[in-house]
Amino acid sequence: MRIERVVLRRLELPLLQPFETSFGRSERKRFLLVSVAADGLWGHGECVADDEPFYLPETNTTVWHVLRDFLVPTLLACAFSHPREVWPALARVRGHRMAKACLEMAVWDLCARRAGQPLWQLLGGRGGRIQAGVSVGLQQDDEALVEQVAREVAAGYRRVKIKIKPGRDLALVQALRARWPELPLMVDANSAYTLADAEHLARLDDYGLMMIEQPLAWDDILDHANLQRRLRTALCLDESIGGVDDARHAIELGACRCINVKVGRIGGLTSLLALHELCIARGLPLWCGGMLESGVGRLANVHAQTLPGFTLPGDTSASSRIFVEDLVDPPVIVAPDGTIAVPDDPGLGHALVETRVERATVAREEWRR
Ligand code: OSB
Ligand code: MG
Repeated sequence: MRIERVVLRRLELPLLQPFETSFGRSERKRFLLVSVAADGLWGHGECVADDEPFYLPETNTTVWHVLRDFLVPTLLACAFSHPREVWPALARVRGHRMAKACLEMAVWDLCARRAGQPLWQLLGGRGGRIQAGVSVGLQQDDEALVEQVAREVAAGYRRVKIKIKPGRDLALVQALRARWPELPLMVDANSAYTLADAEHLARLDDYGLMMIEQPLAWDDILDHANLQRRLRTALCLDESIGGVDDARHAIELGACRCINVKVGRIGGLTSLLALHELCIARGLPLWCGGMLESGVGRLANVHAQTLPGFTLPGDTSASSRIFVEDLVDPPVIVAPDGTIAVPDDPGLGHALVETRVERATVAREEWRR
């Protein structure tokens, strides 16, 4: 098959509440949506980059540039029979995994639609339901955080992750544990600490956390290995894992006992399948992270989590926690038992509402073969 058209859009959606992490605060979701067409069918992929390089180096501007000048021309020139052939075809471009991921995701969606299969089936997953967890941003004070967590627990989420940073860590965790001694709870630092904080971080060992996510530098593996030896709590890597090779290095060095997989961070679904296979072989549990995606990226995360290695609840929460109105209909819904239904319709499985996409679009460019 050959891709005939590619449409790239830049969108803006208001967030219901600002989302704050150790690296910043965002009030709007600004992202790119790529659509690919062949034989009268479309597939869609969402990019996880932001306007600013505060989480990882790529930005919406670098993604647009790399898609326009390198990845889209390569895709339009290539013929393939399965979406797994796209990732190697793009290999000449080094890095730029967020750019590759959204384009490749659109091809997987298109191929699944063409085959009349839900995406999970093309990936080798299963239908049914997945477990939902939730990521709660930094709040104004500890009381506001406890109230927010109370709402998430009442909504049924099976695991709660909170954001921490220096000065906003031990007391927060202590307050949550006092109220919920048994809640599956974890923390994410988004690289806000250094190895000099090892003793301080070891004090988190007293609170029975499932894991501590990415305490040290975004591109580090070795210092995390050193830190893991000084903690009882498992470390989980997010930013440091760009793909299967980073994961192999991290596992061999003992830098983590768990990996947060984000389709958009590691270069797409073919990369995800390789990482998934490695983690199963090495006995590491996986869970699926999120980047406050709209329904397109959110549904890709839902399908990915039907693979057998995803044994822990991830960060996929309901669309209605994040957006006034999602781009897909129906939106992603979390049932009171803390599960999400995996769509059975072809591709991502929920319809993209054109009028909502048009309303949110601030820039658009199109290429043809
Ligand atoms: O580190 O997992 C992260 C959001 C934006 C950037 C990085 C992260 C996050 C989240 C939110 O934790 C997860 C979500 O609800 O999509
Ligand atoms: Mg994280």
